[in-house]
Amino acid sequence: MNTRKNYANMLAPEKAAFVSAVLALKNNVDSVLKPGKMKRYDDFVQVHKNAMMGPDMFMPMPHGGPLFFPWHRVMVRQFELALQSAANDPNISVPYWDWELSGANNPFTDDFMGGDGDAAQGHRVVSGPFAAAKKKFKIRVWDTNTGNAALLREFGTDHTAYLPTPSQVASALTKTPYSPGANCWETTCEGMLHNPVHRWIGGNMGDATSPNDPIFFLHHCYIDLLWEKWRKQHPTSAPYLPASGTPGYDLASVLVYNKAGNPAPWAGSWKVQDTLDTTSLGYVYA
Ligand SMILES: [Cu+2]
Repeated sequence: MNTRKNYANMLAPEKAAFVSAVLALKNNVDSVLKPGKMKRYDDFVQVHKNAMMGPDMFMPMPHGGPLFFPWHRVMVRQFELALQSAANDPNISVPYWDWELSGANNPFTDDFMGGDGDAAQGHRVVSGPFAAAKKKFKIRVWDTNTGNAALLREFGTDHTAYLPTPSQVASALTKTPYSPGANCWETTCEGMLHNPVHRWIGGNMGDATSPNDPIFFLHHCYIDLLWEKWRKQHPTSAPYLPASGTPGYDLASVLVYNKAGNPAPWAGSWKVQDTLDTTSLGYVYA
């Protein structure tokens, strides 16, 4: 069982092990989806792109609806397992970032995620392990056919974007039911907490290919934890809806990660109902 924790509580060796596992997945492990053309890390970028756009787009869509939490839960767990095998270390786990930037809560440091992009260099990230100059983190999948090989960030240049405050998070957690409707938990969390963070970081994080930025996984790990918190806070609300009667979207539906006829990004398949308990997927939150 893996225990996921707040990035701020990671020890220096744990941070270093996480970064080196990400770099191993990015450089040392071949792709399953496009072997020889990209690396295993890039498969996760490609899957997320295919969930939103492009010639390999699949249905149903795991954004803008109830599948958002279960679909990303399996994706982040598969990324965690891929890191473990790339690093040959079963104790690697994905930490979460709670959208705080102060002190130890700031993940954008030279020893971890690296900093903001440099506007004078086309918003390339110029510090930390993923900076282009280090030549260890090449971007290979874009929303368009080609793009910048450097990781890009533009903190806060989208003035409609924001990092949610603890009180915004607490307010979202009061929303019921799980789904549907403009004021339900799923719509509120995805639209008011999750989306603005993607846009606030900007650069690659603003695209369908957002997993290009490793912060994607820390962001989605926190979203995943918030689903857990919401479930525990509302023991009499269904943890997921619709329960039945909506093929593709209800509890009995199989989560989709590839278009029919295209290779699957990983072995195994999960119904929505298989994702409601994190321990059955092999992890818990500290
Ligand atoms: Cu997503």
